[in-house]
Amino acid sequence: MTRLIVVSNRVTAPTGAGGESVGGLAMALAAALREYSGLWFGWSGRTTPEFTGQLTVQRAEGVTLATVDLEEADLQEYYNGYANKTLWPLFHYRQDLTAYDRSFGEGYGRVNRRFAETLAPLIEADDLVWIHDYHLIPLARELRALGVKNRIGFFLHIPWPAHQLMVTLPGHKDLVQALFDYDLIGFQTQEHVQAFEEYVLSEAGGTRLEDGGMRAYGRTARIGAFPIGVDAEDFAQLTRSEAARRTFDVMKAHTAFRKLIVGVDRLDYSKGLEERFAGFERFMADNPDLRREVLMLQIAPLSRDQVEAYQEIRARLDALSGRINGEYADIDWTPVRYVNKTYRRDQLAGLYRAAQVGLVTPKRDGMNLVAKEFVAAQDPEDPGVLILSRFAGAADQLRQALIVNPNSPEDIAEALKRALSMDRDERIARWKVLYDNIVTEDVTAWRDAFVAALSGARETPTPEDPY
Ligand code: GDG
Repeated sequence: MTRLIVVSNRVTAPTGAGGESVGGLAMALAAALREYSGLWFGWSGRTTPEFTGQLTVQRAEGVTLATVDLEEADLQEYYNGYANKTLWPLFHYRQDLTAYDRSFGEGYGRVNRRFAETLAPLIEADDLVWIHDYHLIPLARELRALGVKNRIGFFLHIPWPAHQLMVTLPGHKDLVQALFDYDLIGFQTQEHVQAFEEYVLSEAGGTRLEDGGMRAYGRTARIGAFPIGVDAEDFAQLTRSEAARRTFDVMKAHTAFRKLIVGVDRLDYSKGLEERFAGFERFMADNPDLRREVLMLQIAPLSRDQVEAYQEIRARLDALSGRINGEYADIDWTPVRYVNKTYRRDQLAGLYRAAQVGLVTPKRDGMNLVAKEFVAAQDPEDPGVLILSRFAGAADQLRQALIVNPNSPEDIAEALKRALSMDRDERIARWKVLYDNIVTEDVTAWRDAFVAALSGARETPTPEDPY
């Protein structure tokens, strides 16, 4: 059987329902690898004074995990630097937050080389190699330089930005050229595919091939949209767990049966949390009669907190939630509950189920798995309503959600009003379509589609395409 090697920046041991690992990538990969006798390679999350290249190998739930430590400078220049101060903000349309520093680029190149040198000896002839996300764009090029001829696929979990934005990145040509060392390049949505193709056609003099591939820089790669999903049925089952039921009961008791609006996001400026709070504030200002009947719970575990932009958004949200509560709270009611804690997955399932509204309003998001988890956790007889940003990749599929412009507090306030007053028949009708969609296009379908495309990407090497 072909073995699947998955590579991502971080490797986190798959945990069951009680897991607290935060981040869509970790959740999706754990589910995808379980069925393969797969190998998952990446950073251990630890740093050492100097890079040693020492591998740590362990087995967890049928998956082999191989990790390597990085050194402190790697963490600052590659992870906090190029990945999270340069590529992440730029690809999320935050040119104002995008920092360019020569050391970032050097660190990025160095870590990709180090990953390649440590990984290459583990790769066997028939392995399929699947590399994930913006941290590792040049990894295939580094592996090729070491003689790796296997099929290698790349999946970008975040948006691919519009051409005009991409060209503002110093070194953009080199980055895109590196992508052509993959056999398959996958994006979350057609919009991202189109933005990438437009870049290749106009900046790289590339050409489109009939089979959906592209040729540029003397190489051919297949390109496609592979919208990531959740393990929908499994998540729906989680709502029946002991922990989910307990959380559900606690929530019902503590909200005194008020209507609950819930948001769950890593604390990240791309998630539109400020505008979301402002939207809720607008709703309360516009609807004095409904105000005391609702409560908003925002769970926002801290993330990338060594990066200044994340410290700043945190401070602004602390102030904003405090201000809204100061203005509207009463002795027996606080409108906003804002929590930076991480919860277990089964607890999250209970929370989603207890909510009448799921509020998912990122300013830009590759996909957004919370939107799908919220749908999965609903009671089919009495489902809550999903409010979803048009700029989340998930909006392409989840069209029966109430779609909003996340930059407009007014839009969010109106959608809240509509969601909170929506009759049961309409809620059920919308939810059914959403649920069918997330079950059909679940995480297994995503993995299978990508792996099938990667397997078929290159039947026979040619002299022009030797690997
Ligand atoms: C990237 C892309 C894309 C959150 N808080 C807790 C917790 N979470 C889990 C959620 C969900 C995951 O983290 C977040 O996934 P998202 O998709 O919403 O966002 P990113 O982390 O930005 O993920 C994104 C994704 O990759 C996959 O391709 O969808 O667009 O940005 O699963 O439930 N989990 C637990 N406790 C928490 O407090 N256990």
